[in-house]
Amino acid sequence: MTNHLGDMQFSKFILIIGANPAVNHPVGMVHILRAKEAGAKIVCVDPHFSKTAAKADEYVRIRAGTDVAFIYGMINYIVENKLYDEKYLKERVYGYEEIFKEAKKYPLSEVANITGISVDTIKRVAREMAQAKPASLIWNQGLTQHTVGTNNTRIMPILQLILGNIGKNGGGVNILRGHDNVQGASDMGNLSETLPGYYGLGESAWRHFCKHWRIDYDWMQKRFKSKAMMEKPGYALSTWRFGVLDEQNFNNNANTELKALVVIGNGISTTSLLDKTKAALDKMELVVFIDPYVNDVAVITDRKDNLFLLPAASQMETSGSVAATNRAYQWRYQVIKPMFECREDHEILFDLAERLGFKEEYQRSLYAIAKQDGRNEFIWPDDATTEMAQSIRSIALQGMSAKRLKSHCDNWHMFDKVTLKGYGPMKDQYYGLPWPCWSEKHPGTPVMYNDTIPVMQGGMGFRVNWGIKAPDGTNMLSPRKLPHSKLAGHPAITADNIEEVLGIKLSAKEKEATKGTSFSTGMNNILVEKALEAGVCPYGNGKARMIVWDWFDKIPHHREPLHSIRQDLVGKYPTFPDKKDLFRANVRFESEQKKDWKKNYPLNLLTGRLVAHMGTGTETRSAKYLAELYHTMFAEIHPNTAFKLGINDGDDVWVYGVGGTRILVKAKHSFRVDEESVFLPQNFSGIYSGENLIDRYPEGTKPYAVGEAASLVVGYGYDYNTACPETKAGLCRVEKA
Ligand SMILES: Nc1nc2c(c(=O)[nH]1)N[C@H]1C(S)=C(S)[C@@H](COP(=O)(O)OP(=O)(O)OC[C@H]3O[C@@H](n4cnc5c(=O)[nH]c(N)nc54)[C@H](O)[C@@H]3O)O[C@H]1N2
Ligand SMILES: Nc1nc2c(c(=O)[nH]1)N[C@H]1C(S)=C(S)[C@@H](COP(=O)(O)OP(=O)(O)OC[C@H]3O[C@@H](n4cnc5c(=O)[nH]c(N)nc54)[C@H](O)[C@@H]3O)O[C@H]1N2
Ligand SMILES: [Mo]
Repeated sequence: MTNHLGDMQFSKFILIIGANPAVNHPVGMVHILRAKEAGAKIVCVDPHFSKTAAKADEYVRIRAGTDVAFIYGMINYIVENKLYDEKYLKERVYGYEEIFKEAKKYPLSEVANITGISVDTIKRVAREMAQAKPASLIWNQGLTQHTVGTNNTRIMPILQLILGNIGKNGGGVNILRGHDNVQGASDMGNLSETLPGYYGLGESAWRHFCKHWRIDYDWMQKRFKSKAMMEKPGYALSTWRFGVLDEQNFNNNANTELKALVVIGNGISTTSLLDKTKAALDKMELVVFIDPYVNDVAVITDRKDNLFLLPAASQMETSGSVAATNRAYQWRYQVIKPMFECREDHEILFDLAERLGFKEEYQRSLYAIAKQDGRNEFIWPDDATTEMAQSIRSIALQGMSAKRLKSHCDNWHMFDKVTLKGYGPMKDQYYGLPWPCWSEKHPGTPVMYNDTIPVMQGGMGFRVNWGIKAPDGTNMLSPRKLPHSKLAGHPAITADNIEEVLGIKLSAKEKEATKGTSFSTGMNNILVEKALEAGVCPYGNGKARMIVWDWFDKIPHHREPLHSIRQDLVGKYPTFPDKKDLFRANVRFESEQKKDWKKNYPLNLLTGRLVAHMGTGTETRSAKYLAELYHTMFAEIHPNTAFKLGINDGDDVWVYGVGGTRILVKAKHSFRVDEESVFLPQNFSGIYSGENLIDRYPEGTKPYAVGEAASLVVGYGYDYNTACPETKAGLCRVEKA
C-alpha cells in the first residue's frame, strides 16, 4: 500500500477493482464510506455483485480475468482526450510512450467485447477518475489470483502514474493485505525467493545476513547441497506438491523428491488442486502441523502414521511486532500465558533447530544483541525486533526499536486516525512508523513517493533500483529535488559514491566503518544518517519505470485466462508459453489453454470470501456463533441458468472442476452472478467430494460447521511470475445431484 486507510478520506474518487473491503476489510471500509460521505465517488469493478458493490455509487460488472484490457481502454480514452498529467510523466516516469502506443491497440469497442463493459461506461469511469484530483485505487485478490496477476498489478500503478496520483495524499495504489501480519510475513521474507527485507537470494544477500546473524558464510553454504541450490528460489505454497508427485520436477530440486512437510500457520486446504495436496500428503514420509487448531488437511489425508499435530499458541498468548497493510508496525502484548500444552511458535522452532543440530547458530545473534546491552540472556521478542531493525535496511526498519513500537501502542490515543500524525509525547511521529523509517529520529512514511516534503517528514522520490540508465540510454534519475536538499536525482547511496554524490568528506573512522557497504548493507547507519543530513532519501531519487526490460511481458498485455469461456478470444490474446522451473515446477500455460475446455465446463467459476469466516475457516468454523451465521457451503447460480439445468434454490448440486474433481454443495439462486457464472465461497473444508470427514477430527476439536473446499474444483493455472494459483478465473460445470 503506498498510502494508508485513513488517507482515503482525502480521495475525491475511489476505484475498487478486484477487492471486496465491505466483507474482507470492514474496519478499513469505514474510511471509504467516510470519503463517500464527503463527496467522493466510489466505483466498484467486479464480476460478482459484492457487498462493496452494494455500497458503491456505481457497480461495473467485468468478465473475470480481463482487467488489463479494461484499464488499457481507460488509458486509451485518457490519452485521446489528453487527460493525463504531462508534467508528472515527463519528470517522474520512464516508458509511458510505450504504454500510450499499446493502449491504441485497445479500441473501446474491442475492450467492450473483451470485458463485457459498455463503451459509455469505460469512457465515463475514465473521465471521472481522471478529473477527480486526487483519485485512489484499491485492489486485492480479485487481481492477483490469475495467470496475468502480475500484469494486473502492474497496469494499476501505471494508470495512477498516468494520472499523476502517486505520491499524493488521497491518491496512491492501495492493496489491502490479507491476513493479520501478512505484510510482516513478506517483509520477513517468508517467501522462497528471498531472504528477509526483499534482499533476494544472491551471494551478497546471504553474506549480509550471515554477518548480522554472526554466522560463518561457509558454514551456511554447507547447509545446502550446492551454492547454486542455496541461491535458487525454493518451491512455493502452490508448487511443492509437484515436488512429491512428479518426477520431472525432482530435477529442478537437485533430483530430490520431497519427503517431509512442516506446515506452520497455513491452512493448506485453501490451495488449488486439493486432490494433489492430498495425494502428496498420503505419499510423504513425515507430515507435521504446527497450529492452534486441527488443520483441516490433517483430516483429508488418509495417512495413518507419522502425522503430527503440534499445538501452537494463539496470537493472544504471544507478543511481538506485527505489520499492518500500510507498512506500519504495531506492538502486540501477550494477553494470557499459553494454555494447556500449547507453546509459542518460536519455542517450537527453537526446539526444532536443536533436534536438527543448529540451535546455537540459530540463536547466536540474539545472544550477541543481549551482550551489546550487558545481558547474558536474550529477551524475546525484544531482541529479535532489534535484530530486524539492525539487519533490514533495504526497506528501512532501522527506526523501529521495540521501545519505540511499544510507546506507540501505549499512546494509541495520541494519534490522529485519519492522518496518523502524533500529538503530545508522540509529536513528529506517524502511527506505527510506516516503513521506510530511516532512523530513530525519523517519523515513518505514511504516503510513499511524495517528493514535495523533506525526507525527515517522510518525503522521497522513486527508488533507484535498476541502474541510473535504461537499456535505451534514457536517464532514470528524477530532475526534481526534495525540499531542503540541493540535489536532484541521484543514485542509491553507497560507501563508494557518497563523497561524490553528496559532496561531503567522510572521516577515516567513518570510511573504515562503512567500507564496501551501501545504505542497505551496512552494520551501522552512517551512510543513511549522512544522506538524511543532506536532505536526500538514501535509496536514491529516480523515475518510476513502466517497462520491465528483462521480463517476458515487458509491458502488461491482456491474456485470456487459462480456462477461458471466450474460446474465440484465445487466438488473439493467448496465454504465456509453458514455463520450466517456476518455483521448481514445470508449469503448463499454452499447452493447457489449447484444449476446448468450454465444451464440458460451460460456466465461469468465481471464488471469494464470506464476512463471518476467515481463510480455510478453520478458526471461524470452530466458533459457535460465527459457524451459525454461515454453516453450509453453497454455490451461487443465476436463476435463469439454474432453471435451464433443472436446479431449484436449495437443491444439492455437484460442481465439477476442469481437473475432473467434484464437490457436493447447496445451490443458491442469486442475481449477484451473471448467467454465465457460478460463485463459490472459499471458506469451507472438512467435507471431501461428498464425504463428510467430521469423525476424523480428534475428540473435542470438531468444528461446528464443515463444508466442501472450493479448492478441490479450482483449476490448474498459475501466475507467470509468482506462481499464485489462478483461483479467480476458471471454468466449471454444475449438475443436479
Ligand atoms: N471475512 C474475511 N475477511 C478476510 C478474509 C476472509 O477469509 N474472510 N481473508 C483475508 C485475506 S487472506 C485476504 S488475501 C483478503 C482478500 O480480500 P479480497 O481480495 O477483497 O477477497 P475476495 O473476496 O477473495 O475477492 C475480492 C473480489 O474480487 C472479485 N474478483 C474475482 N475475479 C475478479 C477479476 O477477474 N477482476 C475483478 N476486478 N474482480 C474479481 C471477487 O468477485 C471478489 O468480490 O481478505 C482478508 N480478509
Ligand atoms: N478458491 C480460492 N482459494 C483461495 C483464495 C481465494 O480467493 N479463492 N484465496 C487465497 C488466499 S489470499 C489465502 S491467504 C488462502 C487462505 O489462507 P490460509 O492460510 O489457508 O487460511 P487460514 O484459515 O487463515 O489458515 C491459517 C492457519 O493458521 C492457524 N493459525 C492461526 N494462528 C496461528 C498461530 O499463531 N500460529 C500457528 N502456528 N498457526 C496459527 C489457523 O488455525 C489455520 O489453520 O486461501 C487462498 N485460496
Ligand atoms: Mo490472503
